[in-house]
Formats: sequence, structure tokens, C-alpha cells
Amino acid sequence: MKTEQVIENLSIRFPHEPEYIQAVTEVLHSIEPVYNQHPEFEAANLIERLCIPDRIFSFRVTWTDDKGQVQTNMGYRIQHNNAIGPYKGGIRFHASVNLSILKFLAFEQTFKNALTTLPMGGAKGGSDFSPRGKSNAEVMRFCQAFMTELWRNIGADTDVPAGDIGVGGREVGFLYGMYKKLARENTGTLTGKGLEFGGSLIRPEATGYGNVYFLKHMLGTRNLELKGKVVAVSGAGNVAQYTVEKLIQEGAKVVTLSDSDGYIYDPDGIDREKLDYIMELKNLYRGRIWEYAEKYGVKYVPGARPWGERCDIAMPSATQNEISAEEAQILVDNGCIAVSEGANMPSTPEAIKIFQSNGLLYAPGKASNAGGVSVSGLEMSQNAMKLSWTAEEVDQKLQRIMADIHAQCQKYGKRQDGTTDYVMGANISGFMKVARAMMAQGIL
Ligand code: NDP
Ligand code: 2IT
Repeated sequence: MKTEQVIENLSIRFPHEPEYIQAVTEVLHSIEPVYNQHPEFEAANLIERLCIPDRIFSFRVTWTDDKGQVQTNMGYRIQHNNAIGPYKGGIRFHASVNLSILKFLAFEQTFKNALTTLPMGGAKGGSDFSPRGKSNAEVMRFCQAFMTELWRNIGADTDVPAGDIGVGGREVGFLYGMYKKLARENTGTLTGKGLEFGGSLIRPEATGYGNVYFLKHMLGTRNLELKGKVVAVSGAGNVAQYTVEKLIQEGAKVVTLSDSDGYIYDPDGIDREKLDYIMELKNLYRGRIWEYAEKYGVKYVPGARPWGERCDIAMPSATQNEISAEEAQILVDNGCIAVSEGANMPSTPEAIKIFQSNGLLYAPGKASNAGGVSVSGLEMSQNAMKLSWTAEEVDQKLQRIMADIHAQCQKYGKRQDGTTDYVMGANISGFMKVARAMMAQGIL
């Protein structure tokens, strides 16, 4: 494979898609050596077939706001690759959503889902609609309008959406309700559903818990303990909240959280009671993180991210490209030993280089945040069997999956000195599974 040529070619064919090209570039650089050991891959032009999504749906979503004004947004679903199972991946509602962002997410999802050991292909969808500041009724009308267009293209055995930024339990409920009304079936075509109508226990917790389980495995390779470590977490949504919950259970001290307006720094650490307050603030009142600083009398820094605060471990859990090279260097200078990504692609390529060249334990999101989609896969299994597992059963399966992903990273990312390159490991392991499945199924 002439990697640079492939990247250049994709950049020309898909200009104005920087996040997509960024994600593709990282994976292609990782897999180049193993790809070149398989001339049959090149003969089948596997690389372009793997980088370019199977298909993209885009549509207008029309809805009426509370003032009676008719609004339009764009809606998308990217079905990236279904070589190993039905298309699977979240839906993002955020003003920044565009094809570049959804294509990078669908591409990453394909490799992440391959790592989970479950039979799921990769997809992503979303809209440039932002639920922020909208009433419940507006969110419901938007979700219903979005699903009116999407429903024909999804299904329990074809494409199974779930949540992502701006899409949580409330939105999945509205989306699923409309899906059922149109499709007239009840097979669980979305995951992240409420417990009363087919949702799985531990799905809300899964991404955050899974990331902490993965982190513990990484620390274990250096005989390090999580207990007593100071952790900086960004975001304050689903992933951040349950990351903090598990970190508290493990005896770590979480000192930061953030949202798109700024971050809070609590030197005493966020305890269970403070976390309950955050969950109520964010999930019920839909307030801002500065309100935490006001309530507990701690520092709030508007317009900034938390990486300047001293910590042993960083767990970015908000959005893509939220750690720049400068911020990575500050983390290193402050003695940070590990970065485990809850968000998708939160570290810029330059930041990753800084983490790796300074010997930090660094886990890319496609490995460390795979717990969320894994429990989505377990929700699909439970729906198909028409039964539900206990929280303990699901949590145990999640722990086993995260241990397995860590082992795959070690196997495929082993450096000469015996340490693990988790980027290399995750990319090669995910790629080889998808590649073998594609080769076996012919030129499509
Ligand atoms: P939520 O919508 O629940 O929370 C997102 C949080 O990140 C909010 O605090 C939000 O702040 C902040 N945020 C979002 N966009 C930006 C931005 N552009 N700049 C700064 N802050 C921002 O989403 P999730 O917790 O579900 O998702 C967080 C990350 O984890 C995403 O990268 C997602 O792709 C990834 N992920 C999610 C999984 C899941 O199961 N939910 C699974 C695996 C990965 P504000 O409220 O101000 O917008
Ligand atoms: O990025 C992700 O893995 C998710 N948003 C979860 C996808 C899913 O299908 O549960």
C-alpha cells in the first residue's frame, strides 16, 4: 500500500472533511506493515473499500418549534461497513454535526465494533440539531420528524442506532417510540432504550465503567494501582458521569469536569453526593457546569479545558480534538502517567505523539470506550432472546470484553521492549478481523 498516496487521493476526493481524513490517516499508518504482508488485500483494493462508507443517507428534517415556527435541520445516517454484522453505532445531535464528523465516527466505529468480539458492523448518524435550550416537546417533535425519514433504512438485523452526544435516554425513547409506530414491530431496533421497554441494565454506565476497567488493565502492566490517583475528566454527560462513578468506587480522586462553556476544578475531589448533584443538574435540569462551582465554592474557568490542572491520569470524555499538542505537553510536564479516552478521537495526532514519546500509557477511544457499544451488543442479544440479564451478569460480560480488548491490544501492539502500543494494537486487531471477513465474502 502506498499510504501517503491513498491519503492524498482520499483528501482530493473528499475535500472539506478534515476529521474523516484525520481518522483514516491514523489507521492507515498503523496497519501499513501488516497490510503489506497480504498482497491479496491490495489485489482486492481492500483499503478503499474499507475507508469509503458502504452508503450515506442524508435528508431534511422539518419540525415546528414552540413558537409555531417551522424549522429545518439536516439528518444523516452513514452505514460504513457490515462485514462482521449489522451496521451499529450511535446518533449525534449537535450543532457541529456534518459529514466529515459522522464519517470519522462511522469509520472508527467499524474497528471499535470489531474489537468488542461481538458481531457488529460500523455506522453513525445524527443531525445538526442541538437539544440544548430546547423544550421537551421540541425535542420530541424533532426526534419524531428525524425518525420519519430514518426508519426505512434501519432494523434489528440491518442497522441498529443508539445514543451519542446530545442523544441520551430521553431522545432514544422518543426515537424508538416513533420507529415502532412506523415499522409496526418490536424487535429492539435501537439500543440504550429504557429498562421498561427492552433496554439493558448497565447500558447507561457501560462506556464510563468500561473505560475505567480498561485503564486498570493498562495500569496493571506497570504494577500501578488506581486507588489514590488524581484524575482529570472532561465533559459532564453520559460518559463522564459514569466514569466518575466508577473512579469513586475504585478510590481515585476526580478533580475536574467540563462542558462546552468551561471547566470546574475541585481539589477535594468529586464524591458520591456531588456526583448525584451533577447527575440531577445535567440529566434533569439540563443546567451548566458553572453551577457546580457556585454550589460547592470551587474554581470555575470559563472558555477553557481542564488539562492545565495537575493530575496523574486524564480521561477526556467530551468530544473530538479536545486535547491539543500544547495541552498534551502540559499534562506530561505535570506528571500525568496515563490517558484513557472516553470520547472518540479526543486527542489530536500531535498530542498522541507527545503522549507516546514520553512513555505514557495511552489508550485510543476505539479500545477504551468500546464498553458502550459492547453493552449495546448485549442489549441486542437480550432483545433477540426476549429476556433480560441481571446487572451483575451484564457487568461481568462487560469486564470480560474490556479485558479481551486489552489483550488484543497487547497481542497486536507489542513493542520490541515488551511494552504495548495501544494505537497500533487496536488498529491492527480491528482491521484484521474486518479484512478477513471482507475477503471471505467476495468483492462487494
Ligand atoms: P453527552 O451529550 O451526554 O455529553 C457530552 C459532554 O461533552 C457534555 O458535557 C457537552 O457539553 C460536552 N461537549 C460536547 N461537545 C462539545 C464541544 N464541541 N466542546 C466542548 N464540550 C463539548 O455525550 P456522551 O457523554 O454520550 O459522549 C461524550 C463522548 O463520548 C463523545 O465523544 C462520544 O462520541 C463518546 N462516546 C459515547 C458513547 C456513549 O455510549 N454515549 C460511547 C462511546 C463514546 P455541553 O452540554 O455544553 O454541550
Ligand atoms: O461511539 C460509540 O461507540 C457510541 N456512541 C455508542 C454506539 C452504540 O451503538 O452503542
